[in-house]
Amino acid sequence: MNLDCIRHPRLREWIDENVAMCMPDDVVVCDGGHEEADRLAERMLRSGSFKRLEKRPNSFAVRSDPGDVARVENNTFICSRFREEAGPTNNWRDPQEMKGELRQRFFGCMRGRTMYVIPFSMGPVGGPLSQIGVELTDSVYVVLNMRIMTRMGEAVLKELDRDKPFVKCLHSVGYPLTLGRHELPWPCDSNNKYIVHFPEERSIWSYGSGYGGNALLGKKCYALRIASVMARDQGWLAEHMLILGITNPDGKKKYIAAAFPSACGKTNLAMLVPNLPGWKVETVGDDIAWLRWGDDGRLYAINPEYGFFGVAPGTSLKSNPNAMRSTEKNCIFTNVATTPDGDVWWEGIGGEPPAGLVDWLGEPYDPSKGKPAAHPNSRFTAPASQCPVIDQAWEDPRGVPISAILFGGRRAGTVPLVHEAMDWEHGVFMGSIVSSETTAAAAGAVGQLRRDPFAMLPFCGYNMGDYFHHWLRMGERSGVKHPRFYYVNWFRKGADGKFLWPGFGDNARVLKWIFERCDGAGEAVETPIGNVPAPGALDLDGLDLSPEAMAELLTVREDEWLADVPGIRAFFGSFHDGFPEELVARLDWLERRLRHPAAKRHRSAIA
Ligand code: SAT
Ligand code: MN
Repeated sequence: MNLDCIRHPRLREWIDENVAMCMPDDVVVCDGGHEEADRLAERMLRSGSFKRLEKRPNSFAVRSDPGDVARVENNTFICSRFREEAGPTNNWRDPQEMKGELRQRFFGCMRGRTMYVIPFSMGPVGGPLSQIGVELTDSVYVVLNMRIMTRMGEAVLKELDRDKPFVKCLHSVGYPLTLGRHELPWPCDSNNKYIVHFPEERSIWSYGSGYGGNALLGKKCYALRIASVMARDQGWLAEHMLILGITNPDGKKKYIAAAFPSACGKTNLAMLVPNLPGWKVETVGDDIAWLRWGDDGRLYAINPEYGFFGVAPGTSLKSNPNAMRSTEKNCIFTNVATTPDGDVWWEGIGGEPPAGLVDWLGEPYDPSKGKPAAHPNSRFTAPASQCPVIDQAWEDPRGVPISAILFGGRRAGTVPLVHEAMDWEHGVFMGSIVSSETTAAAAGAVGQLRRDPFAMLPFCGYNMGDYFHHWLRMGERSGVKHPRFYYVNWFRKGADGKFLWPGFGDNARVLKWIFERCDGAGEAVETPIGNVPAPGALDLDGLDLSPEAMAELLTVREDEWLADVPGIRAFFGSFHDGFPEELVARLDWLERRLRHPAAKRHRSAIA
């Protein structure tokens, strides 16, 4: 479609300005239909970017530039008016200064290319919790991925005709096809990446990268960084959380939301096949949740996305059969290895690497080099509707009612398998002290422990001190029914350096205890950090786990936790004066309990 189909005056104006700046040869408005997608995929095949996967209908493999393989946190900026508003955990730049710098980058950056206009909805089109965005991009890869990850095209244009507000998302790979330059399989400007957010004007400018969250602007940039600011202003929550439904053998169902850092198993938990007879888990979302109090006082969540952008390595029919089945057709695979018969392969998919494997760099795979065949952050983009256990309510525009909120991360020590918060405020404190070992989802060292509160460290679009405030205030609404809060750790290791807990389908055992706790049943014992399952309260039927390993998994060692306290205190102290006092008081409370674990404890002791 051409620009005549755009009737929203401010949208048309914004497109015109960007056409003048970026100077594309052509502008195309995406309708989101099949024919358009087929045409674009055909173009990618002809240019050699895409490789058709004979084994998976309508699916393609693509290799990125080796310098463009993950999110780039160092090049991610929150350009609020004042530094203070971005807070100590974000890179801040003055908005005017940054715009000046960006204009130079964007000037003529789309020469020789087509600018695609992608109208998209985060959440079901027209839903009360949904929001609209428009991405302008010169990347066909982005168009095809956005078509899987968001609801995009004509239906959203109709919404825009009603003069709805929209988030402005400008993206360029930063590789104009000027004289003498030829097209590359993965154009980018890998030495000059900018992922920039202007929260006050609700806009995003992304330059130089074509990969994942850097370029699919509906995801981290909009649905988390910009949406977290909208949520603060409007009284809701935009969170880095999966949403799942869990049904017990009596047919009773509850919904759970869970925040884990990138590449810590959100997709696996969201699609889990319980190792407990009669229990069932269904998927609402695997990465992002938007939450609001409903009229009945319960907390309702929608998944604003339409697909999964999941980590490929480690995904197998054993570890996550539902993810594997979601990727049988209509998918895009980025930076995986490919087999000679037209399929994909990655480490942990099961079995030995087949003969003739081509690695993610396009080279014949040579195991003697000791390098993986698939990049550790290789991904599948799959339509959520293809998930065999997609929840019947996953597209309910009102969302699903949340009974429990989980936090977690990768911690080799200290943190037990599961512990429960006493109340909302304690839950917010738990979220604020989450720490995790870093993964390949972001550029940089892997395996380093860092504080990652609410798994939102790279995704909070404003001062995290204010973010904690916002969470505390949300819980103070009158007449609301608080969900319960839990902190889980599937990754605790024994003295031999091996994981103690089998994880995957056995995580259902922990979900079962949480389910029972939400019903007022399920035995617990109090520890200085919160409640852990009482001996015998976790259903371990059929699990081959030594009593020693189980005991270790639930052990809370005061000295280990006390060793964490100074780091938490320093982290809290890095915020400005407005840091919520309640959380500092909670830390004092925790420290006191850890120092005097046997002392009689009263809730009032923190008052
Ligand atoms: O930000 S991405 O969507 O590329 C991946 C992630 O961090 O989960
Ligand atoms: Mn994520």
